[in-house]
Amino acid sequence: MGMTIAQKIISAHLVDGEMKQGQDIGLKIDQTLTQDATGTMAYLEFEAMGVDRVKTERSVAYIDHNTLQTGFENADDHRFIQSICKKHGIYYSHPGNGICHQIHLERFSVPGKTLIGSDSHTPTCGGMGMLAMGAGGMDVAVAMGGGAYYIPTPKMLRVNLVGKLRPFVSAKDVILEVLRVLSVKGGVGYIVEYAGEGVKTLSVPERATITNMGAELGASTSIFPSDEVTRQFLAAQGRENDFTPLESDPDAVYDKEITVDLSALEPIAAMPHSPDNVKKVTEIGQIKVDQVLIGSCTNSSLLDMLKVAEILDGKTVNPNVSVGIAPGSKQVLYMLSQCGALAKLIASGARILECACGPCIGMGQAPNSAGVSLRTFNRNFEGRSGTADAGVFLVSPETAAAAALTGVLTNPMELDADLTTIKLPEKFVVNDNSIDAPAPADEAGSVEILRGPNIKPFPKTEPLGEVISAKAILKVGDNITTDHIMPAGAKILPFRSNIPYLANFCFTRCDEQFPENCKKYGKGIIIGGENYGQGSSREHAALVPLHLGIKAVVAKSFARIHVANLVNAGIVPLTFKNPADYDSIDMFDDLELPDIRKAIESGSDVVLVNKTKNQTYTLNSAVSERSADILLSGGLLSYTRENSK
Ligand code: MIC
Ligand code: SF4
Repeated sequence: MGMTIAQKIISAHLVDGEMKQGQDIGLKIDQTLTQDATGTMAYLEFEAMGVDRVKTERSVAYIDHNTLQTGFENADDHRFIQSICKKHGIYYSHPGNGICHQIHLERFSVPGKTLIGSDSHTPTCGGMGMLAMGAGGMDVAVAMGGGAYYIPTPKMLRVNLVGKLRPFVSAKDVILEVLRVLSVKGGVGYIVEYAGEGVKTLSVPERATITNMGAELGASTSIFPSDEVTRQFLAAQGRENDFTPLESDPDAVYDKEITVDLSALEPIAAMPHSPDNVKKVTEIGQIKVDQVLIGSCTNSSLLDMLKVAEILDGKTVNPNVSVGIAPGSKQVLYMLSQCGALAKLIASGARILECACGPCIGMGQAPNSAGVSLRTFNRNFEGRSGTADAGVFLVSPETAAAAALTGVLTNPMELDADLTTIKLPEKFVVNDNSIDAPAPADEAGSVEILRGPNIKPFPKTEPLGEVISAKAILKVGDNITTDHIMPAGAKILPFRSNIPYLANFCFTRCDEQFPENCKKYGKGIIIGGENYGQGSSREHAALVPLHLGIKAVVAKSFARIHVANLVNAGIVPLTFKNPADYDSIDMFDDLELPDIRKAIESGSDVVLVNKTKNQTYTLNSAVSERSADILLSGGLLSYTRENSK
């Protein structure tokens, strides 16, 4: 039987297990990336494993999230990561060099290779034909140490692209359309592969916009073929030698297929507060816009910025709109300045922001109260912008630029600019002087690790006990995001290396008393709905609850990366056999999992006793054999230590 692109890469990297539905597979990882907000923990974990040099072909640490530096914390963390990189064989990308995914696509992505990153948008490099997946920091640490990365054998979903996009309709509209069809849960368990005639009409950065936001589908990753367009992009980056062609076999089998007609698409927007709350711009109508932000790892490529510059050329942004533009990398910013496009952006009155995540993760640019913000980003979860009652819409760069001029949501197809001449350059300007190579192995011993006072040790875990008895300390609904569990933003993000401090903010968007209640009772069980833990890869959404004494999460279903993070932290994830049992549990009910260790050990059903209601429910342990062993050891670090003896 023929294979899909992903199956080909998987079989070339398979080191454990068999590609069979319901089984976990272990993959050899060629490349890793980290960003600073998850990186400090990942490197502390890597240090704890006691490996001298990374065993990957390429590992890169980027500084792009915590660049605001309102206190010493961020700069200290940057120095810590820089010194770790030097010592352990990791490339270090300085703050200001840009967003991890954009730079990795430009400078390091290689078709056919595997990449995991401690950031959920790592699938961006799927636009280059890489098998690129978001993971928790501990999994990245293990991969840097040469260990396999485990995922459940994915199902395959094929998106057939037919036709060609019309001017002012772009890659962002394609992925928003896919989100409309599939929803934020539609990709769970799947790798999404793009195929069909339409593929060759899309450039690598456009493909990367689409695979980037595949994260919002809940998919394990998304991938495009590697073809002539890929070769040209690599050649333009001076990396033609990295090219390998890659396509699926004609008789490859997919579990699901959908078709998107590119020619029929119109500009689309995701309305507050979910990336799948999608409508055509013309259907939403001309709502008044207060803020327009263009950038983030979804839409900050040179191509995106050139289109925006063309639309704003010779015009002035609407006086009632605050317009901010953050190019994705130093290469993009430099080339914009060289060709005069930056001057057009500046002349229009837009605010030029640093090449970094910035407002996408709530680091500045919070909208006015009850404001409407149009963003080219990938997430519009409530409160993520920093303003609790703001309404964030996700749109393409073309739609964002149109509203920047008119002050209202506008169909960019009505504009008079000509975008047909905008193309990627034949040669990008390559200057990697903001990326430090690590010290040679024979000098690494003398490199000193620079640790600031912001870096606190991570929480201790214990082997799983025979019984868990605790209160239902929190009950939440469906689609709880990691932004609910462990918010980010300018006030909190600088403390990503300080779990005890972060604990004060855990779940406060759902229940202000949550940290206090955890301290009062010392332990707890969380009750969740469908798709619990969607969104970010941040392992803090597991490590902080662990610090607060959370022993288990019982939900209707879990998001892939988060469930792995819970297991890695030694918190037991369980699902209801009968989802209706969710309704019978109230907050502060006394719960007991009487034989939890035995059930996890044997893979049998788990019994949950609700002592307050005098009821018993049946739960699935929902973990593979390997995950069960990790839970029994009390988390991935203890498991790795035990198994490397
Ligand atoms: C995000 O977009 O939410 C982040 C910040 O990039 C996260 C990582 C983090 O929480 O540090 C992600 O997507 O994984
Ligand atoms: Fe950064 Fe936003 Fe991309 Fe996350 S989604 S990596 S915060 S730009």
